[in-house]
Amino acid sequence: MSRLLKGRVVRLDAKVCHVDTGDGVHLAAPRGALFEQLDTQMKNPVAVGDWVLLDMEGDPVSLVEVLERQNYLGRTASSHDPREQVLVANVDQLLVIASLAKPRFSSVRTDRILAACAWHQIPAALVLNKTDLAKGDVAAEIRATYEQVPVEVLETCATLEGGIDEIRERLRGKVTVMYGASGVGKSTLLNALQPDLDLRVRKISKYWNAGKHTTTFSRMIDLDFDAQVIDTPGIRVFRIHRVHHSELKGLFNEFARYEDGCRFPNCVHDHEPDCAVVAALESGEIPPTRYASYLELLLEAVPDVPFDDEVVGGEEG
Ligand SMILES: Nc1nc2c(ncn2[C@@H]2O[C@H](COP(=O)(O)OP(=O)(O)O)[C@@H](O)[C@H]2O)c(=O)[nH]1
Ligand SMILES: [Mg+2]
Ligand SMILES: [Zn+2]
Repeated sequence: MSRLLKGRVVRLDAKVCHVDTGDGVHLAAPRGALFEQLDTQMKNPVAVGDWVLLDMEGDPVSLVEVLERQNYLGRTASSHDPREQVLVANVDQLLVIASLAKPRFSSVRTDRILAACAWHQIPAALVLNKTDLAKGDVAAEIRATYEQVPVEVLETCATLEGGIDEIRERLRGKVTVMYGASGVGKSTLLNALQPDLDLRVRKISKYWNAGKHTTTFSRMIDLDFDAQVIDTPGIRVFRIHRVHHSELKGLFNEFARYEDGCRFPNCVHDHEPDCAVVAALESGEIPPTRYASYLELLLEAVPDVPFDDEVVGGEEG
């Protein structure tokens, strides 16, 4: 006999899952069979946000089943590991936290995660933090680029608590992934949203890219205004897992309004003649940063099978 309890994974360490069952957080080891059931394409059987069943009789308590996901966010595990890594599951939205300076805004980093959210159908918005350090009209330019996608853009100054109320309203009643490079101010922002949270904030360092992460694992945090956030460690490169060329262009939403003007219906807006997207780039309607990100992702995407080579069912000859 076993006693099964349903709960939600709120944190993952190397070997142990922290599962909230409503009456407390239990430490559980995923049962070996969960790994056997994985196809060779998938790296991890369970992620933060998963609803799971725990067998409470064992010692240690074991995680015996991962319940069906409403959605998830995954990426290619690393440049050496082609399997898909599920980062979070069952989320309502994702906030891309970026800073306007220190570290400076990265278009390609932003565009990678926005495309991944479009791929996994997770609503996303962009938060531009460190408005106090911004030079000139850099924020306005970024806003113009993303509002035509469209992606909603919010501005904050986490250290002076600017723009915090808008973020709080956006989070209320939802499970939200806070995604952003190390050092952009995610922990500072969370501390400003709920001052008693007291998350560790990284010491100022001029070596933004070499600094150590203070958050080394994903965890779900319950905030006291009916919001749950998932703090993700600074992910260096987000590679969308096995997206085809023909699918990638659909993830850059603002390209779509030009597409009807391309000479070829299967145009990937790269090398083809009479491409309306390239024409829109040249006339300044599509920002060069977005097109550059698209080309970078295109290099990693999977080519479509040419129609002639497709294996067609039925009798032949
Ligand atoms: N000037 C300024 N500094 C900030 C702001 N938000 C965060 N910081 C600083 O940026 C550094 C990194 O912040 P932290 O919250 O640890 O970033 P995380 O790695 O994304 O969690 C810390 O020194 C913060 O004090 C801001 O709005 N303005
Ligand atoms: Mg942090
Ligand atoms: Zn085209």
